[in-house]
Amino acid sequence: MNLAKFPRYPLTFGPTPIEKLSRLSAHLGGGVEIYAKREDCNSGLAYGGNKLRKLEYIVPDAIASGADTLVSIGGVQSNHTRMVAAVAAKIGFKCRLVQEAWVPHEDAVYDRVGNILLSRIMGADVRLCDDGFDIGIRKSWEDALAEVTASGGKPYPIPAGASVHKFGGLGYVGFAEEVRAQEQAQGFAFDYIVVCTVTGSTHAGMLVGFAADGRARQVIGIDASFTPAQTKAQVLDIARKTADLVELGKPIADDDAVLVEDYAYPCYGVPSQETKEAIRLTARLEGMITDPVYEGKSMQGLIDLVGKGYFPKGSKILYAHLGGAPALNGYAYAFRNG
Ligand code: 5PA
Repeated sequence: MNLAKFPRYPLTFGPTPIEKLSRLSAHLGGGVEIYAKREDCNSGLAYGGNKLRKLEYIVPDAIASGADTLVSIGGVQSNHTRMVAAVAAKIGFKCRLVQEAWVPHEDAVYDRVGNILLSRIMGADVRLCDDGFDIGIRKSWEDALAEVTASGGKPYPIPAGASVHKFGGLGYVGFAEEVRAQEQAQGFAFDYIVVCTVTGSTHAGMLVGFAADGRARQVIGIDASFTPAQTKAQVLDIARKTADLVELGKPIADDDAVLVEDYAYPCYGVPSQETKEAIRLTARLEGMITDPVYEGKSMQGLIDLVGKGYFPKGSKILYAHLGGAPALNGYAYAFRNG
């Protein structure tokens, strides 16, 4: 496998810490050991998160293209678009963002606080759009690219979650290599890696990276899209293209993408009662903040799967904490009583 041949523009502090969640592990009966890899604390750029690992491999291509404007898309409370706004500021580009109506929300200030507020402060040209949730290529985004060109700019396209970009899967191949080095240093390996999956390149990159040592199926994706068939197909497509890029040297089978579909209800971006309970539990036992759209759902999945005995006794589980806490500001009503 050869990841080092791809140029990487550093946007993160370096390897992210792995923290043992002792109180959560004990609370769940002590049968498994849960650790968190703190991707949410990976950078000083606008609170960080998983998109920066992906963008580290995309920025060199953006700079080489001669573009002057990063153009991307997400929901109103997209973490990804916040990260694109931060990276644009950092590398001296303009930023045009399409924020679609992916989530039926309750809070009156949903489009004023959290991620979208930060993107505006960082100078991005933020435009709201009424179209609903879809992880595919969007007309609104293609229109934004054309508008930037029409007004004399040179756009650089970054699709939703940076996922179907040709280099979108590389960052999380690097995550697997980083985990392997940390495992060697700490003297034990993880049996499972739990990750929240929506647009797919985080999971896909991990799958390729861990396929190198036969652990692709130990990566347990927890769907938060509520369109799992499309998400799973996108994970496999990105994984296969990424495997070719890094010369993995073995095929990716359909069954290598493990996606648990049970926790995305009632729909993308809306937390269930159980998701909210998982967010509170993790906050109260560990002081670790997860969000209602992504990490709260993967944490709910982890907690429920531990309870159901999905992981054999003694398993060491690595929960990839991918960020996303700023969106909580758009969910103040759901947590008005704690
Ligand atoms: C996101 C994505 P993937 O999209 O790579 O599958 O990652 C899922 C994910 N956790 C998990 C957090 C905190 C995330 O932000 N967010 C998207 C966004 O627009 O923010 C791409 C959907």
